[in-house]
Amino acid sequence: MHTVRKIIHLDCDCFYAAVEIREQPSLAHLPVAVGGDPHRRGVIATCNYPARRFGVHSAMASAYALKLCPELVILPPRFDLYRAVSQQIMAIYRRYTDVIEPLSLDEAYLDVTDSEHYKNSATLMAEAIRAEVKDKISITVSAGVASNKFLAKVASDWRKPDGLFVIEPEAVEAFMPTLPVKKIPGVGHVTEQKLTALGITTCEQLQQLTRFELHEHFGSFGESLYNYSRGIDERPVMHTRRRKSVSVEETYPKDLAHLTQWHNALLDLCERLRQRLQRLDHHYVIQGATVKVRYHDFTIRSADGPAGPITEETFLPLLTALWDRRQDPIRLLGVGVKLRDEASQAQKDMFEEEKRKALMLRHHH
Ligand code: DCP
Ligand code: MG
Repeated sequence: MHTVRKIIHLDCDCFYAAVEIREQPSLAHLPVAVGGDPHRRGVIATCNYPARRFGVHSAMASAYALKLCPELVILPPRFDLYRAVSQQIMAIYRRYTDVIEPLSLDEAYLDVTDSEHYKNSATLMAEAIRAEVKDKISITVSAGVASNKFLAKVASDWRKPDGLFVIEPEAVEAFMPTLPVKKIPGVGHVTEQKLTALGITTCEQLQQLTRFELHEHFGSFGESLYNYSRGIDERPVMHTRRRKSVSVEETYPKDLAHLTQWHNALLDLCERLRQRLQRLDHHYVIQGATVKVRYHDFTIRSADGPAGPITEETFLPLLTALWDRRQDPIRLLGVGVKLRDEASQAQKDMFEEEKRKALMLRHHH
């Protein structure tokens, strides 16, 4: 059975502008943008909220932004600085889980389903992360907490800036119909116009369309729209730091003295390992199996064997081999698998998009 996942989407507020304002706090109350030269057909990368109140936004021509807001301070982008700040922020995220997928310099998904922090409360983790980034990096981050990537991303946008929004699994059914279609990530201007032409502005209306109709109008994105309008999204969080192994282990309050007790504990650990592996993306291939024990005197022994299904057939021979070597009580038992990563090309460089933007902007200087 699938466990309900716990996903956090984190998105820094006005990221490039926030970094610049951090470097120069006297700018905070002025309308500030980061972007290309207005005299050379430059465009706005982003701007702070005072500037947004004038209607300035990302991808707008800098010259037009100045027409809307003559006092606008337009700063040239400093990508190396943003990258350095991004790395510091991601390092904070990484302390809560290693299942982390950065989408850009200022955005990441975290899967904290297996994280032990804050008694596994994703909401408390999200608040702690936001507080820590604000405290240590002086950047505000908005967070969304939900059971999948789509809902978590929608949620992080809901209370922007400097906000947190949680969509509990029980709340999804009531929440989805009210969601405007333009809030669906991936629905840009063109798709929104098409939907409006069909008389559709909310997910409640979107839910009325069949898979077939959606496919007819939107091609392969139609399938996503069908699922998203119902709050469904099975996409796993893709680690960028690829794993070489996955394991689960448990320290027992009372030592396990006999092979039958070892065996019983093994069954439980296999189930937990199976659930973990289900949440990995599909680019991983299992290469080998491992069992580890820690005896009452704290010495550790492990045994490795060939890959197999995540059941006792694979792990029991290894456990029995350890028992045959030393028949003593153990305080800890662990099971794991070695992984081979087949992602290679499929894995996109997280900086690819930023590099493209950087080139576009420099082109205008
Ligand atoms: N960016 C860009 N060009 C765009 C959109 C974004 O160069 N068309 C850059 C600047 C942003 C950063 O990427 O600071 C992150 O993009 P976001 O869409 O998350 O926008 P912001 O973080 O700036 O604002 P928000 O508070 O809405 O997240
Ligand atoms: Mg952002």
